[in-house]
Amino acid sequence: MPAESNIQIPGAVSVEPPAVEEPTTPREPLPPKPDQQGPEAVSPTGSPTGAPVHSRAQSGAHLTTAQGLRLSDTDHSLKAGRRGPVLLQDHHLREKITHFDHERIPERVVHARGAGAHGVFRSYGSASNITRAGFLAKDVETPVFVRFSTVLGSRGSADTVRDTRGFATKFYTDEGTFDLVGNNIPVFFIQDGIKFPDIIHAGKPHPDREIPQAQSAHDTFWDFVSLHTEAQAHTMWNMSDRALPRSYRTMEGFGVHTFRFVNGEGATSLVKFHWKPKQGVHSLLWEEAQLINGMDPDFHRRDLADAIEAGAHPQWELGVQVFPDTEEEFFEGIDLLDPTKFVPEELAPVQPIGIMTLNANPVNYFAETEQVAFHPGHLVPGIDVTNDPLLQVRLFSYIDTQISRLGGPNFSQIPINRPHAPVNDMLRDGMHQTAVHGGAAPYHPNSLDGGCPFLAGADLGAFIDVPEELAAAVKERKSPASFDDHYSQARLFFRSLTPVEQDHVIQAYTFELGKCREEAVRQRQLLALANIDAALCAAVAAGLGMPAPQASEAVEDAAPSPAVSQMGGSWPVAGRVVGIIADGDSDLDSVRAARTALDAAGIVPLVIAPAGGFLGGNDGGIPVHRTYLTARSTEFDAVLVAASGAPAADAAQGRDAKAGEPGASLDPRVVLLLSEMFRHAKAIGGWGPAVTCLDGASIPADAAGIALGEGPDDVVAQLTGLLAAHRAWDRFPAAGA
Ligand code: HDE
Repeated sequence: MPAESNIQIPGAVSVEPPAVEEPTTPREPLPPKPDQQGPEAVSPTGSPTGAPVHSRAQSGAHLTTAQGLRLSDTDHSLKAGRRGPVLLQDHHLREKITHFDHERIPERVVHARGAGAHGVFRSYGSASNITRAGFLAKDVETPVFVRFSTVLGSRGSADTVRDTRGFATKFYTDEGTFDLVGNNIPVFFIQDGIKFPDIIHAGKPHPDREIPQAQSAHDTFWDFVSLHTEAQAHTMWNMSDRALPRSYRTMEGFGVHTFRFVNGEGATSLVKFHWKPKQGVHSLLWEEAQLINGMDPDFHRRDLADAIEAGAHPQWELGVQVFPDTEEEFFEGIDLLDPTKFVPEELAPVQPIGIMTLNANPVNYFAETEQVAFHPGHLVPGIDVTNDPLLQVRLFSYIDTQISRLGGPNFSQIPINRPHAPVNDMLRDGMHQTAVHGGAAPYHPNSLDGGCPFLAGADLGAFIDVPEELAAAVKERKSPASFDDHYSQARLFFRSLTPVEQDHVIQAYTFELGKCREEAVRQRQLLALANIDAALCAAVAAGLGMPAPQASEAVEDAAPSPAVSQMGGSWPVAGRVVGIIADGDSDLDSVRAARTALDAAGIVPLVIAPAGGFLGGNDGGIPVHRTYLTARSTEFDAVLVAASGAPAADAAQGRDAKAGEPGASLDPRVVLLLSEMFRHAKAIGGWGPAVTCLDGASIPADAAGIALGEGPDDVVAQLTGLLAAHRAWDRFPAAGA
């Protein structure tokens, strides 16, 4: 068990503590922090260079120009006399400013806001009978880079908006790079890629005022999805807690489309990919998410980086649902080529095939997370695409978008995108070419370069397109009849949720439609809800103060899929954050013991006190991480009370609007914190003065999720148990649909 004084709180800015005085003795650049890792040091054509991973970073102790010329001054431009003008000959000024002017690249059209991490994927080998992919053979370890994202917001938008999340994984395999570019929701808004610009234009801010940012709660979104009703299944997932993940670490991931596995004998199966987080699937509440967007818009980014830095390396098991590759490509009545449909796990269990661990933070956001370029067409032998019309269009879109985003066709040579397999591609020249290709004959066939590069067969690891027989067909702009079912899966999902989760869905529709100005849009969406579930429609209509329409379509009932519910179960707590409210009168030994016990469980213990500094003096005292002024409940998964909550010296409304009226016996910020924790059904524990403090905050000591006890050992044990269930769900008496 670590000594209390050694407990490290994640978020270190630098690898070593900075000095107060400006350092003046030249020294080499500091190394990266221990939790950071850059892209592997391979050449633009995939050869290991043997160079240290960080060899691409700045080098040398002295400031230079981009050409390596040492500089003596970077604080003043070169002027004619002290009062100017600035001279055109100032090559250093011009280089510095010109480069600065070009620091930005176009953000992603969608998924602009994201966070990335490095890791490793280890295969169980359980899929090796159905795919010949080398990285899925038993015990093979493959480096990965993952980027999580929101969809609608701009690069600087907030993390905890109601939205689908991207979950894109780059596997640097020996047979070439495989990208699994999925989402945290298993169905998509549209069936055919030609509708992608429409749904995205509808979801993005209105083109005139460019508002609202990163929201679906506005007229254009609901106008489109209520008219183009194939979007209803995905919209239902978006109105559920799935669209408010607690953390990127607590999200499932889905490949969405059906893919085709091919084994060594050429036999094929249809598969759907799933990522299952070992941390459990957990979400925020809507009020929490809204508060966080203001208090800490980087909440998910910070959470991922902090957890990795703290050694709570998140893990996901990769699994597949496997279906026979039949001519009609259906399973149990579900069209496997329709990306608005998912296959319930009760019908086709998810079979685990490997495990991914994210174990390092990027060294540089721009170089890695911003410049990483995914593409669903980055495939390896053994994994092929299907004719899903959404996937087919994606195969066109991703390279195209990188060309404008990353400034030319050589984006695969950017370090984070370099394959770890040898590249001999006969692609030449272009903007930002960093390879120095040799030879005279970049064409096939040739004799001048000795015939190189040669074509490989399947025996030499080549990708062989599955020879798929196509039925006689008519060229037309039409979808199969099965694509006309727009409501059955929205109903299936809603009816599979627990009453508390259904309440959240009702409230989300009511909120979002309540933000639409146009009555017609609200009416039309209510009509879609009437087709999905009459009780849901009635509850939303009541909230909007509108009549509930009758269903206009007969929709087939499907058996519910309890697997889609997030509630229940017990999950690891590593990487969670617990606040400890303490002050100068607290029993500091108990606070120390609580911190040690929480740290031993992998939990980040943050001390919240009336003022900053140390409790018990600078020498050996307990560091204070948050004050009553800087703390807000949304940062904590649970809180421990080890203080009476007496008002801090700055509990004056003029200083902090949250501080309320003077003369209260409890600091109003403590009351606010506890009452928010309570109404968000988070665990609250405490000992000693906690009883009076909770009483003063009107929190019943016998409510669900309250852990009071004699001292820290017993309370921390209870609290950890409560955290494992994510929330004290019993605090929500479900109103139900
Ligand atoms: Fe994407 N998508 N998408 N998409 N998508 C992009 O590619 C696109 C779709 C997804 O972290 C873009 O490099 C079209 C489905 C993720 O870098 C762009 C269509 C799914 C990411 C693009 C789809 C996704 C993207 C933007 C309909 C879930 C972020 C920049 C045919 C299975 C990857 C870029 C990252 C990114 C186009 C549909 C997931 C514009 C045209 C379905 C996770 O190319």
